[in-house]
Amino acid sequence: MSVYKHLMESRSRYKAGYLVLIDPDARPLNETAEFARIISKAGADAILYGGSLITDDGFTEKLKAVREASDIPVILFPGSVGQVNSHVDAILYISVISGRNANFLIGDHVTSAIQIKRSGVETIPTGYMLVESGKVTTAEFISGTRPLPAHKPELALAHALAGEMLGLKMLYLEAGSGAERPVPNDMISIIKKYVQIPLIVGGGIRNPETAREKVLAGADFIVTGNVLEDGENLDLLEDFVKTVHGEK
Ligand code: 1GP
Repeated sequence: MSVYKHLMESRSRYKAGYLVLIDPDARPLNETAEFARIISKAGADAILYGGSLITDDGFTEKLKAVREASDIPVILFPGSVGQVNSHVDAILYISVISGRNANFLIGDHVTSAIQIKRSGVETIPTGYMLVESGKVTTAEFISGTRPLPAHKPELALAHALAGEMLGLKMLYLEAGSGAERPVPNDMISIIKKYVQIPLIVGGGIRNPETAREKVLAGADFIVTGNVLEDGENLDLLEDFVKTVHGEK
């Protein structure tokens, strides 16, 4: 089964799907693998792997270990073209449609297209929409793009509709890793109302209650990253799974 199909099945089985982002820099190799095992056992639907800025040279080694340790799909979430890698089940093939940086819209895709085609890895075309969240995030800085204003849901809707009309298969509404404020509920709701493709929501979600709010607003998938990087918060993992999956 394709990873996209697996995600769509999770989406129809539960209230929303739950994805955990592993930051390749956050832990040493053996702990990264153990973290992946825990995420997989807890019932998350997939692991995202990648980041806006990578400083550790064990990127691929850790990726292989993550894949080996987990029973769920591992999806590359590339912060840059240098992270494109064949040791994954799929690539979140993101185009930063909230921005006007040609490299992040199409340029890097061209650079890596032949390599990806040769590897045979599944691509999931995803419109990535950065939303202003209180402070400059790494994603904003590295992408060199202006995020969408948080108080302009209709502007976000226009971008989401354009992404859907272009044939993208998913949208990722992103406040940015470690965001002070997650994506506002009214923005999620208006997009959900008019756009049919699934909506991933992430950035700054630090507790199951906030995740629940985003699901109620219309998120099809919730992503958490930072909150579980702190070992003391690992207890929250099962709560996140239960809350996001909910009762259908
Ligand atoms: C970042 O949306 C993800 O791309 C996760 O964000 O680390 O803030 O949970 P956090």
